[in-house]
Order: sequence, then structure tokens, then C-alpha cells
Amino acid sequence: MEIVDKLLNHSRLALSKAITAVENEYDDAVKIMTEIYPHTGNAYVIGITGPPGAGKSTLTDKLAKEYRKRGKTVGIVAIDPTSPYSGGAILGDRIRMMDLMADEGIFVRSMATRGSLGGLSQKAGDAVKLMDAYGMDVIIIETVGVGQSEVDIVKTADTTMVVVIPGMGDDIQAIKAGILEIGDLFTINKADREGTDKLNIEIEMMLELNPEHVGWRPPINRTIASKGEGIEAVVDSIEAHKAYLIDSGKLNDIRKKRIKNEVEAMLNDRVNRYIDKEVIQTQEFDDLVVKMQSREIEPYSVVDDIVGKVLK
Ligand SMILES: Nc1nc2c(ncn2[C@@H]2O[C@H](COP(=O)(O)OP(=O)(O)O)[C@@H](O)[C@H]2O)c(=O)[nH]1
Ligand SMILES: [Mg+2]
Repeated sequence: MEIVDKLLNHSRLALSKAITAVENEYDDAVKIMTEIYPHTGNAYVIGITGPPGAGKSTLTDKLAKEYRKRGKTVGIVAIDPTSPYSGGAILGDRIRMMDLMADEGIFVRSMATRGSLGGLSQKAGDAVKLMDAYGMDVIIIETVGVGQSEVDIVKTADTTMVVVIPGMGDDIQAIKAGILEIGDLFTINKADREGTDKLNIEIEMMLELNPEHVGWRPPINRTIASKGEGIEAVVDSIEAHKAYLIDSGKLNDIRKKRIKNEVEAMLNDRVNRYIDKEVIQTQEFDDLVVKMQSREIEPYSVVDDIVGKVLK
């Protein structure tokens, strides 16, 4: 396909159009992904999550610039389920994007969730692959850690960083436990604020109680992202985690699991769509529902019948 050839030849426009095709499920999206797939698997993927307003976008911007200093190209996929109508956040992202876009070695893409998170993790994963095929060395996915879907998105990363800030009330408790567990590293941003030491101790205690990270102790870094302070140490920590994953052979395992999860999601999606169209949205099914309601038949054998027919 022409668009794929152009993308592989570093056309930013082609990359942008390909992501749009995936995002909007255009007819050629699957074909694009099919042709791009052999060219993926080279980028290092970093997931950044944390509560809204923690400074994830500010941090992402600074991390991207630090990676550029180190000679790496960077792709950014920003997902904010509270957008598109939260005004400030989007405007802020746009301004930062324009700033970053001036650099050829950086490509930023915001993905709106349009009210529903369904299929978003797949679309985000596809956007990552497109940037990977384009040739970005490092790809950062930024997402608000509010629900399972967002957690699923960052789980596709090689290294996951959880951003927290002091003064969130019952600090740690205010953040979903599930998010803390996925952190390969922690960044206390807004370290210019009071409560930074306390938060640091709380995270350390939580890590003590949750010895899930065998072989790797998640480091806790402090940053003032808005001033660009502490950024180098964060990149050093990410690189240390990457080296650990490579040396221990875990990077292979993570990527194998990622492919497994992706294919499982694709299969589930395909089967769900098929059942919805061919079974649920039919008059025949409506008639069955009426019969179940009047207790003429029961749902268990209905399900058996349908599954038998679908799997045939
Ligand atoms: N005081 C302080 N403010 C910060 C820091 N980092 C970011 N901010 C501000 O926090 C607000 C939210 O930042 P943003 O990056 O959009 O947060 P996100 O929602 O997590 O992406 C912005 O007004 C930033 O300027 C920091 O280290 N200290
Ligand atoms: Mg943001």
C-alpha cells in the first residue's frame, strides 16, 4: 500500500493518516496494520500512568526531550479518557504538542476516547505499532490511571511508570491499588510540594508489603517536571529497568505475553461482534427472549444451542 511505503520512508503525514485510519476504523485500517506488522518490534515502549493533574504530560514532554538529547527518536501516544471536553487539558496538550512537533525526531498523537473505552487499548496498541514501524526508538504511552482499560493500555508497555503527587489526602489510598502494583518505577512529581517525604515513605512501605517485583526493586524518583528537575534520573531508571529486563530474559516474556493478550483481545472482539450481529440483533433471538420470559424455555439450553450453531 502506498501509505505504508510512505510511512516506512518516514513520512510524518503518512504516519498521521495511518493512525487516523486505525482510530476511526476506516476500511483500509486492517490492511495497513497487516503490512506494517513485520516492521514492528524494535521500539522500546514506556507506559506512564497516574491520577489526572499529576503532571504526566509535563513529565512526558521533558522525558521526550531528554531522550532526544541522548540521540533517540520518540513517539508519544497520549490518552485521556476525561477528554475531549475537559478544555484545559486538551489545550495544554495541543500547546505542548506544537512545541514538540517542531522537532522531526518526535511525533505526538493524542487519542480521544469518545466517551467509550471499548477498543481503545487495541487502537492505542496499533498507534504504538505504527510509530514503531515508522522508526521511533522510544514510544511513550500516557494515560490517566482511572480504570481497568487504562491499566490494560499501560500493561502493554515494556516499562511502566506510575506518577504520584504529594498532598492528595490519603495519598496512597487515593490511588487505585491496581495502579500501584503495575509500577516498575515510581515518580513523585511536584516534589516542590509539602508531603513529598511522607509520600516517599508510604510508597516504600507499600513496596515492602507487596514483594511482587522479584529481582527488581522499583526505584522512587522525585521530579519537578514543570521546572525540568529530576528528569535525567528518571530516564536513567527507565534505562536501568530496560537493562534488567534484557539481562534477565524478561523482556522476551513480556513481549510474548503482549502478543498473546493482543490476539486474545482481537479474537474476543471478533467473536463479540459476530454474536451481536448474527444472534442478538435478530428477530429469532427476540422471539426466544419472549419465550424465556414466559418460562416456556430456559436460557441454559438456549445458550447451548446458540454456541453449538456458532461454533459449527
Ligand atoms: N508545582 C508543580 N506543578 C507542576 C509540576 N509538574 C506539572 N505541574 C503542573 O500541573 C498541572 C497538570 O500537569 P499535566 O502535565 O497536564 O498533568 P496530567 O493531567 O497528569 O497530564 C499543570 O498546570 C502543570 O504545569 C511540578 O513538578 N510542580
Ligand atoms: Mg495529560
